[in-house]
Amino acid sequence: MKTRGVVFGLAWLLLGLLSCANETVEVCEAELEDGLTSSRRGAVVNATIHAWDSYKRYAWGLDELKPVSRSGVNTFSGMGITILDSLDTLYMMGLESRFEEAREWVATELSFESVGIVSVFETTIRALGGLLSAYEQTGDEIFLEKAEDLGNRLSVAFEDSAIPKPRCSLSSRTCPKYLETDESLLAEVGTLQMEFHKLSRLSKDKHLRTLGRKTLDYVRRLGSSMQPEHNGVPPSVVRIDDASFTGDRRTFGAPSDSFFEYLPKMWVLMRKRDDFLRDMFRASVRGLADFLIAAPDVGVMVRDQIHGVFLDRMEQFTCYIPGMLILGIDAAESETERREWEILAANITKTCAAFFTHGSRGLAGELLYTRDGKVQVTPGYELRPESVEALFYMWRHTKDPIYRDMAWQIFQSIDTHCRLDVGYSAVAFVKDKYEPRDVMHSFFIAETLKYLFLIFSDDHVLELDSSVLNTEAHPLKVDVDP
Ligand code: DMJ
Repeated sequence: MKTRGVVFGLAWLLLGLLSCANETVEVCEAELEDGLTSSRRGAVVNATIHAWDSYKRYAWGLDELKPVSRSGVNTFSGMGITILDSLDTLYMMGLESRFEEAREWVATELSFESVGIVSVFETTIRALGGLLSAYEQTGDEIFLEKAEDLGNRLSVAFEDSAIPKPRCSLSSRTCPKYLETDESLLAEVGTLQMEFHKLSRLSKDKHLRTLGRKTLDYVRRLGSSMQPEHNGVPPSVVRIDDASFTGDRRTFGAPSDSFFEYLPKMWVLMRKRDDFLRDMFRASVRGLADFLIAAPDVGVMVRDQIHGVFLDRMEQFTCYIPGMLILGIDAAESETERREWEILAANITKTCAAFFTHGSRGLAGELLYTRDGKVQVTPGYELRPESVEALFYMWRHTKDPIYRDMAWQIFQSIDTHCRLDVGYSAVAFVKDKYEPRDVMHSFFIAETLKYLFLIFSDDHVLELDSSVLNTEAHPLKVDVDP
């Protein structure tokens, strides 16, 4: 596979030199660059076709593909999550016939009536976000209709408690007693407002129109529960009955991550008019400073804190941070602060790329840490998007080709080590050898391949002035009317 890459590069250069014979150096370089970018984009589209066609052949209608077993599995109680999560990627890439078959399935097969207990957060970001984005891109009413049905069913989570219940049944429209817990996670509470805000604005249904405000109020409630000692970064567990914080962990990683990410995203979606969100975001970025530590050679590590002690390790999950800083850059209070955020975003992105360059086989494990002054990455790769997400925002912000080159290297590692005859698989390091984990998460097409495609596309394919990508990379349009 590596040889394939080298041969491809040389052939490309030769072809370029021949066709540039009569042009100025600048024009010739620009043409070569365009050609290289479009061939990289083509490779990403081909990977998407392989992933999608494999899912279609072996797991159609089930939630996710098991690429080794050549079958499917219901990880979301059977709502075809890969289809819902892939709609806008297929559409954006111009894969028309594949998008049409997905649309047909949504129109004729998708029913939430038989879907049992699901995570309210995961279903909101993947299924509701996917349907709403597909509706905004195509104007096809079927997507809004399904989003309304889903939004109504999920809204039972918002009844009779200060904070949403984390797991509910879509079929019985209840959050069963035996599942009721007293606690929820920061990301589960604070990653609903973009999707429900959008649904409220698009729907004519009276009940649905109230939900945007309701989900945003949860975030305000969390803001009001914060204590000065949290310094903008509260513990990751929230009590459902009174929205107070509990637990001994403060982190920008997994149980909290998209709570921070949605502060600037929601602010931008609402045309930067909500000062409460802006101020919470600013406070969290200022609090982030405590969590940073220089990592030798590779940039800056984002640590987490347990029992008041910082652990010198960084989760790959935290690689949404550079995008969050770039997207929310207008919330900086001064030119100096703006510049600081830009530098921080660039430094964290370096570490995010290092997850791959320092990871074994060029793949990113879940954790990066230092041992004897050397950077180490845990082995394995879950097909996660966060590092390429960082590269995407940095590319858009700086137009420095280094970000495209890093993204291409990452794509090649994934294509070399995760691609199977059927689909792509997460890989684990078991008993001294690499093994496919037999899972192709729905976020691989929704996010990883979409961000890679966007990195190698012109900006007009997705303008960041008029759309905000939710945490599952589903673009939602910025509010237009006052
Ligand atoms: C995705 O489902 C979303 O990005 C979520 O916010 C957290 N991480 C996974 C992918 O790693």
